[in-house]
Amino acid sequence: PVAGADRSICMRTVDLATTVPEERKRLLKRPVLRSDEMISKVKPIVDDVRERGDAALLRLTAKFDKVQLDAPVLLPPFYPPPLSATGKHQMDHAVKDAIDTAYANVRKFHAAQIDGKALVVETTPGVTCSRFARPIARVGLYVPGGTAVLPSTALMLGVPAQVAGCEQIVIATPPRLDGSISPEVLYVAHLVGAHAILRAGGAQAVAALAYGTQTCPKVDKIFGPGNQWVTAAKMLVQNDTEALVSIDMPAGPSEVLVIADDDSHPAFVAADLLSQAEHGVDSQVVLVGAALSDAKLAAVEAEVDKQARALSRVDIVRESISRSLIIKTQSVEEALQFSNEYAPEHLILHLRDASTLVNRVKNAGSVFVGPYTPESCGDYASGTNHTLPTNGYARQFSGVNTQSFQKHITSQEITKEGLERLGPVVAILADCEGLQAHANAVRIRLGV
Ligand code: HSO
Ligand code: ZN
Repeated sequence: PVAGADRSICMRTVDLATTVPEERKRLLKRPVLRSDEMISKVKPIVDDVRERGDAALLRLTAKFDKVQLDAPVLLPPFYPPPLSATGKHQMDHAVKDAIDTAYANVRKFHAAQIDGKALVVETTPGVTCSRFARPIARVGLYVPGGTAVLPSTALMLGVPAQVAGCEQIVIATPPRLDGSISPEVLYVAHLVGAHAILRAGGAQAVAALAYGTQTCPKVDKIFGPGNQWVTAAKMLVQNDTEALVSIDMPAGPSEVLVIADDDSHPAFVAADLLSQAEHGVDSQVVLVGAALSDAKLAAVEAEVDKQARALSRVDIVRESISRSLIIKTQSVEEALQFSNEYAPEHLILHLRDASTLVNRVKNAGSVFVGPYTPESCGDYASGTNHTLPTNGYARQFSGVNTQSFQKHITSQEITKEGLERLGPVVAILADCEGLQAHANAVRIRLGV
């Protein structure tokens, strides 16, 4: 038996009514991302790939992923993958059908988000301003490997790239020990029309996407979650004017905040907390009780312990749950206020009349409303995206969406009459800034 296996799997409880402001501030904090330190660690890796391209990539993949590849990039067709005697390269039919359904729902929701219509406004007679969207041409999608295979992440990044009309979609993901990529990820790559798969992970994959190598195309924007190495490398390359690349958002460990009242089902609440806790030992799991009775709270805690013990990832869950929190509040009002301050990646409302409370949510990546809406549905198949802001960034960032793969261009057209009206205003402002050539560009046309 594992050490500590008989200790109960439980969360720390805090009562907001008796919490001093200093401590409340601490409750809102996530584990510190030591970004400076990480950036200096990834810099040599990034430089190596920038300078030596594929040779560095192959060497680093041998070192970190323990695979000696002969070439890092795979080109289409990605599916069907070669059959193997072990079945390791085959995909279950039920899995294929499930991916198809998830793809259809995610595609439906993301196709509806396309900004396909130009905005045209006549601000003054004869002065027409407009704005229209264009796809970002080349995008890199990072799909993590590690403790779980994540075809769902390939789907969540690949579908909006596809519907936005990106010309080149490169998926980067660490290879398995035999150098292969899981058939599920290959299948998603095929569905979303990816143009290349880079078999690499970590900072080296991010560098290859940012600068390009002999075989890996350079991209304009890099998307996707990853560990601290991936995040630090994304932050580093986005600041390099040579790379000229942007990123979706800074990512931290995954989070859920569940608000529950006395109407909630303890087993459902516990299951939702655990589905987040199993992601990693650093997963952030918070239960906010909205005037939750002691009996109900005890029932939730008992369910957490019972359900956790039956999970295959119990060791991960034991650690993440031991660091997670139960916050007691007096009312739904107070609970929502705490949640808005915390700005969780996922917010689950296990509340009476949950749907009427959604308009009170100010900060959250994605909201799950009512007892029959587990976060898992959004993680995989309902249609919303699962690449969401963590670490409190839900205050200013949106989750990945179709418009993350587009940029907007503005345009204007002014008639002669329009310029007669607007020109004098511009000339005065240009004179005021002492920029005579600007004023001249107007006066020369107006002949004044
Ligand atoms: N909850 C994760 C996404 C995910 N869940 C992938 C399962 N697979 C971060 O939002
Ligand atoms: Zn998840």
